[in-house]
Amino acid sequence: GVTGKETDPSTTSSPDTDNRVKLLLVVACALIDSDNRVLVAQRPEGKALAGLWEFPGGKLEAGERPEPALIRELSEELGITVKEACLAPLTFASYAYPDFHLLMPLYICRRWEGTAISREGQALKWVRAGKLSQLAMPPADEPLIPHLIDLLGA
Ligand code: 9L3
Ligand code: MG
Repeated sequence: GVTGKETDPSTTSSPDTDNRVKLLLVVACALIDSDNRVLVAQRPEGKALAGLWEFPGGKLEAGERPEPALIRELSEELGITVKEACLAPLTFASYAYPDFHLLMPLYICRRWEGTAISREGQALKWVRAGKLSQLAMPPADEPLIPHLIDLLGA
């Protein structure tokens, strides 16, 4: 029979089922310009994953809904204003780091106010979806590329 010990989650050892694993909630956005190119930002020196090219975004603050968090991050990092109605979810990134599991919805956005500029020292570039695989990206971001190619073409 099933003993209490076997069903107590505090006694499980698999990292995949251990509900004590830290879940890091991050949101990211593929900004798409009128030429169907996507904005990527290079993580600055001194941050985790420095030098890698990512879809802009960041961590949710405690209790924050994903869309307001993304709107805040896009304002802080790029100086643009995005309306929640202009954010459409596309897919999720999911990646298990040794210390935490990253779960990151990827939104797409084609309409915003202002011009995206680097507000945190990060390099920015607009690239075709088909060229994203030539960039060094965080492991969580790489599996998102085929979804953007499906949407936008290569
Ligand atoms: N991260 C990965 N891909 C992304 C973003 C925005 C973030 N496109 C990872 C890097 C960090 C964590 O999520 O491990 C938190 O991001 P940040 O708050 O350091 O930007
Ligand atoms: Mg960030």
